[in-house]
Amino acid sequence: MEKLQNLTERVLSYNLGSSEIENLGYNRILLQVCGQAGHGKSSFINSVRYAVHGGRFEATASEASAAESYGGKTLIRTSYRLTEVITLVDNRGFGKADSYEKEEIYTQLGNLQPLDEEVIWESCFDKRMKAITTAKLNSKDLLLPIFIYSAQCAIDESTEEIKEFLKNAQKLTGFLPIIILTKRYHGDVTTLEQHFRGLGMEQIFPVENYTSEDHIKTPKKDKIFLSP
Ligand SMILES: Nc1nc2c(ncn2[C@@H]2O[C@H](COP(=O)(O)OP(=O)(O)OP(=O)(O)O)[C@@H](O)[C@H]2O)c(=O)[nH]1
Ligand SMILES: [Mg+2]
Repeated sequence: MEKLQNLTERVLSYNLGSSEIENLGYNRILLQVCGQAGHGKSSFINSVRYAVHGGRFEATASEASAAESYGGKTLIRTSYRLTEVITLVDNRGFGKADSYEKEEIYTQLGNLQPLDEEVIWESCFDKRMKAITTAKLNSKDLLLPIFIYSAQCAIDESTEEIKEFLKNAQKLTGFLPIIILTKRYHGDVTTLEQHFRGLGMEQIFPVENYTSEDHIKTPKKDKIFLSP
């Protein structure tokens, strides 16, 4: 396995200048962190930043308390610059996913929603169209979808919804979503991995996020966050 220091350096020095991505006209990679409310999106972002930059653990991307997990804690679509080239985007989590909400999910994913502003599920069509057309489509961003799913939740009635989301995410960005299974020691990761493989996903990473309660840094854990 690659040494931790090498991995860190590789992430930090990742440069578009020498890659074909820049030739395609991109100047930034947006890691689009998506998923249902309370599954650990913000915690995943905090973990990646902690693994890459070290220092004191800070839950900068705000974690939902267990009680508010399903209410949706992150309301603003916030961006976190990881390196010169890579930015993590904490998208608003979805809950009931009715058709209005679905549109918002995809406008976030397609980067048609402004960054660092509150994501409002607009119910009026005109207002939605206005928001979309005034948000400048930043075509210089390469979008990479990351789907967060908690191992604590069995795949149940939301299966179809997730399947549809993953397919659309691929269509919208051109990339197969990377699956992150959070709370890996709190559920049946093996069954979930099989499930996501069955949906055609190739990169699936079970993780135990660093959280405010548990953030003892270990090389093994760091490596997991640097690998995807
Ligand atoms: N044990 C454990 N707890 C986790 C893990 N990931 C997240 N949590 C906890 O789960 C709760 C929800 O995590 P968040 O990161 O806030 O989830 P989110 O997807 O950003 O939630 P919204 O912003 O509401 O959509 C918090 O209390 C976290 O501390 C994990 O891998 N292991
Ligand atoms: Mg959040």
